[in-house]
Amino acid sequence: MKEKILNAIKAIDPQGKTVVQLYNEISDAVMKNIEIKTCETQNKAAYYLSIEFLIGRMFYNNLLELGILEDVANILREKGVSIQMFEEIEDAALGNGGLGRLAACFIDSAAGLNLPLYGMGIRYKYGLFKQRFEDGFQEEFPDDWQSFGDPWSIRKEGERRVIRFADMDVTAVPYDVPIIGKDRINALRLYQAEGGKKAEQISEYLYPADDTEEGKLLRLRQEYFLSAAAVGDLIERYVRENGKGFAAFSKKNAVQLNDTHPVLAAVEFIRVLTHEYSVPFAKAVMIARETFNYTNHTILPEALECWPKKYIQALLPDIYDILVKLDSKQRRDCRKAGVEKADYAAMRIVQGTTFSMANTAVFLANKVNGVARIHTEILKESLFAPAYRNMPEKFVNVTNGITQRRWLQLCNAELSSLIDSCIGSKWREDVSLLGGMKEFAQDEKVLDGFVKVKREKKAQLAQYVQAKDGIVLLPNAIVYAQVKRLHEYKRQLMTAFAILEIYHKLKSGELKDFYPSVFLFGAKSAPAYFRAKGIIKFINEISKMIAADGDVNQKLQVVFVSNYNVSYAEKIVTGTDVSLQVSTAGLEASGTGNMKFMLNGSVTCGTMDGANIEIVEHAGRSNNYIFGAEVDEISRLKAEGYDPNAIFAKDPQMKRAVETLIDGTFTDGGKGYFQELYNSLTVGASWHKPDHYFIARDLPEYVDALLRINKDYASSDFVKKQFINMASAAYFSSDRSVSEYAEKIWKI
Ligand code: 26V
Repeated sequence: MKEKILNAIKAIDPQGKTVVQLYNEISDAVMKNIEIKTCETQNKAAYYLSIEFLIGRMFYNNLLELGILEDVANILREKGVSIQMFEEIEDAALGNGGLGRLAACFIDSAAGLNLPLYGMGIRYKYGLFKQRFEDGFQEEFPDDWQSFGDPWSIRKEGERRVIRFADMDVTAVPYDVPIIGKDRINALRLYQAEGGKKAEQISEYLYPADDTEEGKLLRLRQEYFLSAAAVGDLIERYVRENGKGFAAFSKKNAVQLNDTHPVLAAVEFIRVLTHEYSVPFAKAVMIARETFNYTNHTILPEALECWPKKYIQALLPDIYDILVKLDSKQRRDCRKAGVEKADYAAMRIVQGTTFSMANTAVFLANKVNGVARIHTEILKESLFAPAYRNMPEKFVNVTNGITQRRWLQLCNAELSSLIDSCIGSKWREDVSLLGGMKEFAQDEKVLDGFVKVKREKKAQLAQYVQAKDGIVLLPNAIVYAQVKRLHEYKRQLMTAFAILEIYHKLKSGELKDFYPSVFLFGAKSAPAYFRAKGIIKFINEISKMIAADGDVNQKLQVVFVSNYNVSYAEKIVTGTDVSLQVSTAGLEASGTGNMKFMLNGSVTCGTMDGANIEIVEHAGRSNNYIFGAEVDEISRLKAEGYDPNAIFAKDPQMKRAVETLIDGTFTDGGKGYFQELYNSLTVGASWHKPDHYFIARDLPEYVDALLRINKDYASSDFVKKQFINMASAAYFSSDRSVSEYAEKIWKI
């Protein structure tokens, strides 16, 4: 296969061709010579249903996975073409953040582990919007990723299927994308909606605005579209191979529901079995329960989907009937099992005038899992406590992971070679061997090599930032980075205040010997999320003020990179010293950026939240900078009362930083963003108490941690901390996560 591909690429003549043309020709040469598996004939397979797959750039990754990246680079060089020029081809951003990137890491790992796991999602015409800053404000533009062509997918015309809504029929046409592993290539199947303008809308945008009824209905259509297409595929294939007795269905198929978006798949499954194959209702439910599993990715109430009954009734009357029957069955089951009234009320599928998708998922799932140990514990103790009390056997933890192929081998060839030179290259297939690097943590020569790599990656990052954003980074500075979705619970605003405090200390001369520091931010805000947009503007204002201040601008720099995406992340995680993971304890389900930074040798400056806890367990607390209230304390503060204003009053430096929101230091162009942020901290706003995310509680300790890092950075000890983090990261490989899913949940 390799030889065939390389020969086909050798035959390509680059003369007079554009980058896009060449990209398509080379990709086609690969596609023509590989075989993509779309199903199993004998063995059980698992299906990963997700509304997002945040794949990133496929070109280099696919060549790497095929083991021909270097060969292709050499062939092209001989033709006078640099393989780097394909960096112009932009990512397919069919996802928003961690949830979608996790899905991409998981299918990568499964292919690498030779496991039959197939992704199923939506082929959005436009991915997540492209972000630009206009006077520091976020502006959104459509992400027309197909303008570069889409050589990495195959349209499966013959496998189209009709999806029925009350008011229209929509055709789902699958496109198969290869997910390449060493010994197998699995399909990621993305469905495109066709059949007229209204039908096409369904796969037009990822997360269409849902601030109107029309928008909400469109999202519901998307979720059902994916669910019905996927379930249709699975059942049709099963019946073709096994006939219409469904007793063995769950012996051949396991389905993972990635959050609640595809939960209707389990309901649709019951609908098809009962309505189209005359399976009795109770039996259909039983089979669904053996087949479907649900992963929860957040406990934030505003992100837990509840669909108004009337929407489901209007668009999907048969699904409505099944949900009502499930709700009755749940009542009967609970009564029979003697479930407490209050527990039943909390677990109930029908919640007021809505159907709770999370409760439906828990009712129908074989296993329910959280994505880091603490997150699973919180699910068991709070969000799903009643279900856990009554069905403890359903709940399992699978801590997230990341693929070391994209997040180390591909994005950090330099560090990968250094590792090879110490422990050989077997770790590239068996990442557990990476732990062998710990033995080199005292080896001065290796540490020197590590420092050199970090310096080189910082230089590359600086080049990239200059090319993309036109900003020159301070040379030889500590790089602190906070890159992730913009959300109040992630507390980018707290980092902004910490920077302001440091700025004021620098101005007053209180800080001597401050090591030059760059704070990098990257984040997109949901277009309608007013406060998040205010935070972006606020940080951009801080950035501008510091850059213009000759007293400090050689010591401190704040850069908010625009259009943060997977490709940007690949540069940032390698060139950073300090990974900022500062969510309010209990609210970041896991985080996966934290793992990418760790793997590339950054220390974590963060709270005891999500996977940070396990990171610190593996790499040692003393090798990281942990601060802030832990989950117990946050609960106590919530119960006993928390008064941020009292803290502001006692801490003039904090007060000064917070008041820059309203004292005229900065301007938001009279749009009210900053006043709204200020109010959210001091008086509370829209159903939240003041400082709902406990910034005032944690800020002093945060500033302290950042300054401790600044002091430690100049010592050799700091490099050792970074190195040990890298050497301890094997556990956070998605190879480990996927193996756990395969064993504990899918039984494949
Ligand atoms: C979605 C929304 C949408 C409505 C507005 C508020 C809001 C807040 C959060 C979310 C997140 C949805 C789920 C999600 O992306 N969770 C992330 O999943 C990652 C993979 O498991 C995990 O590492 C992150 O901690 C978690 O936030």
